[in-house]
Amino acid sequence: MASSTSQQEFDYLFKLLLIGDSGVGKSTLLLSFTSDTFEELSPTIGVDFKIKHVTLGGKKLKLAIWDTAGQERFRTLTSSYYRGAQGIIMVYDVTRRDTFTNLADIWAKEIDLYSTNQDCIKLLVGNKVDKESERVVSKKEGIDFAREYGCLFLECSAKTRVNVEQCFEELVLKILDTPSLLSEGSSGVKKNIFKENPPQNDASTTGCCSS
Ligand SMILES: Nc1nc2c(ncn2[C@@H]2O[C@H](COP(=O)(O)OP(=O)(O)OP(=O)(O)O)[C@@H](O)[C@H]2O)c(=O)[nH]1
Ligand SMILES: [Mg+2]
Repeated sequence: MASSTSQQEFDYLFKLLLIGDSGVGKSTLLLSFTSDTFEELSPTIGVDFKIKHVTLGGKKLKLAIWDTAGQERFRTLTSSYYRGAQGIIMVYDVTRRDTFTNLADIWAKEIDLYSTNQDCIKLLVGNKVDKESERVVSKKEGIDFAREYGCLFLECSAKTRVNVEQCFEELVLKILDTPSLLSEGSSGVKKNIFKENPPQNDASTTGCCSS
């Protein structure tokens, strides 16, 4: 995947979202993808965000990747970040069974509740395959889950970088292959993802006190 960090025109802007239990390695995976480095990170507070420009499938793409906190106390906050995402990466830790069972119990339900793109591409990622001796979730279980929930599937290691690029590449190629995700809201340089809707004319924004 060719990439560059300079701000330049792009064919499409894609919003991607990382979700999954705390400690599965979402932030490490994102850092590995955007900076080619491995660092010991603290648990995410709320949400974090990184931009990466890539050229893939002959298109210049701007990826806005939102990294949510897995801790339950942030759940209300993070739920609002599903809106408009073209791709969602569900991460679990192949050495922790609870992070896998929570995919069905929590994360797939969150997607159903909060995702606004019906055709949004989902990718299931089993992380930490460098700890093969501690593995408790088999690859087949991952494949079966992904099949049942209609997700792409990969195993990777954010630490050794095995399959890290492939995760984002597969997801993005599938988005590029889905016409409904390429239409509204994702194309052109004019779009500004930081631009919020103008505030509503309600009492809190209009001020008061004409005498
Ligand atoms: N061995 C190994 N350790 C990893 C890997 N990925 C992440 N870790 C470690 O797992 C721990 C948690 O990683 P984070 O990236 O902070 O996890 P997170 O999913 O972002 O957690 P929250 O922000 O709390 O939701 C850290 O100690 C990482 O160094 C991996 O592929 N292999
Ligand atoms: Mg994190």
